[in-house]
Amino acid sequence: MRPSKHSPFTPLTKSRLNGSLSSLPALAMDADGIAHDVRRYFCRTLGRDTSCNNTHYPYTALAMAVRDRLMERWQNTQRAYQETDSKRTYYISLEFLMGRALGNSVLNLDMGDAVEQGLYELGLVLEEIAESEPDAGLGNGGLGRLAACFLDSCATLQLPVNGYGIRYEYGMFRQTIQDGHQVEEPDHWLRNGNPWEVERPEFTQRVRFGGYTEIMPRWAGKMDVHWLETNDVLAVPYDVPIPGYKNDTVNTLRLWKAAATDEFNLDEFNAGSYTESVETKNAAEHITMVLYPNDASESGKELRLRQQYFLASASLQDVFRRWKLNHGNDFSNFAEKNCFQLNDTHPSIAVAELMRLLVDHESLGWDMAWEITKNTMAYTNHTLLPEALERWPVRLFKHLLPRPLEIIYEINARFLAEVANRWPGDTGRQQRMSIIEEGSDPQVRMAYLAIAGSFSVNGVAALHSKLLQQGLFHDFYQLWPEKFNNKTNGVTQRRWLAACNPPLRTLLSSTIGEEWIADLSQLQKLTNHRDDREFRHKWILAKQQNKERLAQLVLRECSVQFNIDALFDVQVKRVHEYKRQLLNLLHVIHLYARIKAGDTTSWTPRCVLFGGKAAPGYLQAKLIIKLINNVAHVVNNDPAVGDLLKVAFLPDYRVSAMEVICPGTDLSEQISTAGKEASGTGNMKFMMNGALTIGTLDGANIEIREEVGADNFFLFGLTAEEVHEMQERYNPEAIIHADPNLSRVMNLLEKSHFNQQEPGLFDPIINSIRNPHDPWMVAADFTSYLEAQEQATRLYQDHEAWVTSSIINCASSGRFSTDRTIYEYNHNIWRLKPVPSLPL
Ligand code: N85
Repeated sequence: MRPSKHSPFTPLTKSRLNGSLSSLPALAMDADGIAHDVRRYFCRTLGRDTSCNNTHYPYTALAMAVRDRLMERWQNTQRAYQETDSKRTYYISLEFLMGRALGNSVLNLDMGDAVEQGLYELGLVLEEIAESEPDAGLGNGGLGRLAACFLDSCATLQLPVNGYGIRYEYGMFRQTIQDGHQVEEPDHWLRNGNPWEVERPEFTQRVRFGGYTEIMPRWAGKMDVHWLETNDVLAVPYDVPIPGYKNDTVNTLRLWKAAATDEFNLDEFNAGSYTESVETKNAAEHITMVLYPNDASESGKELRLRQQYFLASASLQDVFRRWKLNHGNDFSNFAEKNCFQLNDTHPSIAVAELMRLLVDHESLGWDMAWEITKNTMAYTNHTLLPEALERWPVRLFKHLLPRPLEIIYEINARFLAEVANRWPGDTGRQQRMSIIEEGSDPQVRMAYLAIAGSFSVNGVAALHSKLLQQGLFHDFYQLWPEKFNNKTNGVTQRRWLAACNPPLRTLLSSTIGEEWIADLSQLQKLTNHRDDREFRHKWILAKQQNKERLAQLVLRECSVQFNIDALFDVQVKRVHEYKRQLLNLLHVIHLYARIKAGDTTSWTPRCVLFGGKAAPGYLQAKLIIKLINNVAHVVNNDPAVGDLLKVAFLPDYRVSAMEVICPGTDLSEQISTAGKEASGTGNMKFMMNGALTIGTLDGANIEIREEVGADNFFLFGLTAEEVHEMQERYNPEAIIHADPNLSRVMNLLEKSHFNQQEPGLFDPIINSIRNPHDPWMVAADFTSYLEAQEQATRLYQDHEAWVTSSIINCASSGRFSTDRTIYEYNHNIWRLKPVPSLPL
């Protein structure tokens, strides 16, 4: 914030507040100390007594007690970073899908036993009061959750990495199911306060929008560009602590909230336009109001571009503020000390913004500024789907961000000169590669801006990175092969095994020790125990307990009774045609048709669970949800089906639901059309918890199959190459005709068996399956999918063999820890040195 005579933020360097902090005694980590603090917060700070009849206040009191313990370590970590003046990385992302913080903090601070014991003294149960915490749902799906797992691993590896994101007032919408349809409700997750954030108004930044630019002479013939008459918005930071696992490191996720420049616009107020001045305030604060709920298509909305620039500009200015404290105006080694990892193109306007700050504000020459920028930025791509590639109309840019647009033009002119130099006369290539796509409505191609402005471009699984190089970004790969690399995704085993699966955690730790929690490759040791009868028995018991818990969730939320002896077959993820929930559903309909035909000898009972949100404007995906619910209704209410088959759609799939789902799953559905799913990360969570995968050769499935071996993975379907090759001569009619099982399924759909009251409702789905231009080729893989499902069924009946495979899946999941992923990002891209926290 600009210092003003009214600013309350005068430095306290002369006070004894700072100095006395280090001499404060460390807070007690034992049960009594925690119980004492919880009671004090509950009674004295929150002002509640025993008449309080909900778990919100006990939850908040515990969260505050845990937060105090985070705070001590947080300050020590930040001081260690400051004192060593270490290189830092900033993970910039429009999405951080954090989920709940309490259980994760308790685990990482190693307070589990003490907290449980302390709560016991107070007559409380951790698992129960933890349910009061709303998920921080500041993301859509895989990309946002990956960012959250990355932060956990960075802190665990003691790397100086900060997250920068947006503090959306409303996170991912809440999904309810009404009459089988998805209904969206606002997620006002901050309504009851958020004990996991610290507001830091003293580091407020100012972000400019609109206005126009003017060239003015500076000196010696040099020109300055001034960006004038802008409409400014303040960015107020809220810091969220990110604890590492048992290492006293606490990193920072800084989330920006938009605020109007003047709380009370006195000029307008005095002029009598009070309400107008409040309207301005409203418009400014709209920027961080809501997360855009599209996970695989750009919205094209002006407000979204505002969000992107707001995040990029506030974050870069914040880094500059800190840089200047230590280095003054000397930016010569800025690139050696700072790295920005861009989570997809969403924050890629940062390339232009960094140039603007260096050239316009710090008066660096273009060449030096560009050298710094392209040695500081690194870009991760998360999708090959063309509809997700961001392009912004030049006219929108001109209106909203005139100065950044000029800079993009200059970047493009110099870039195209480089292309022309490399391929003289190849104008087609220049047009293809231009950051500005020409046409009647010219567009800025954000991915190309990101590639041109970065020293590293990575995909998120081996196949995905290969396809980027050979396909989508081939021209760029030819120009700069050295920029391109792969970083296969992972998930954090702290949340996705240790915290979410207590029965298995206990078994693993008593069998191979606890090291796996910080070094997942240790799980390989389980293979030595896979024939041990007692171990196998406990393995089965753990899975049964987890299935019981999942069955309770399904009963509570869907009123469907899952029998835990059945095969639990699960597909949870965003609903999108390329992920092919429809293919799974065709298999369900096939099983139903078999039952109705009496074809049930040596049957394996199955419980099929679906969950996931559709983007509110994605009608086909919403229709698939409706069809799943209609099929579930028919199947679950047919007495002829009974326990042989159950189907449920779990509403409001989110991080905390997955924490119950993945431990209780037997069979993990990863069935995208090959070449379309960049990586997938749910696949890794299931595997880690001992589920077997049925899947295509897509994304990280390929690497999962390599790790577990072909015998422990149910493979089916066309390869990415075959999909590509077949597209031209795809003939679903012939496929349906040739497969009696598929014909029977189509027949049920076409005679409106699942929509007898609403004939024609599902025609768009039927038509998509029969369409020779169906890009997802659902019919093409049906026969092969059925065979793989039958293999799964047979193996489940040979239960000993299934258990062995389940153990092997868990034992082989070591590679899919984000600790490994982050090690690779750091080794090849960031090159940070670990910095231990200062002792307490
Ligand atoms: N991608 C993903 O989750 N993408 C988004 O959430 C997203 C795209 C997008 C476009 C996933 C415009 C506006 C907002 C948006 C891939 O599909 C997975 O395969 N949000 C992959 O595992 C995951 O990213 C992590 O890499």
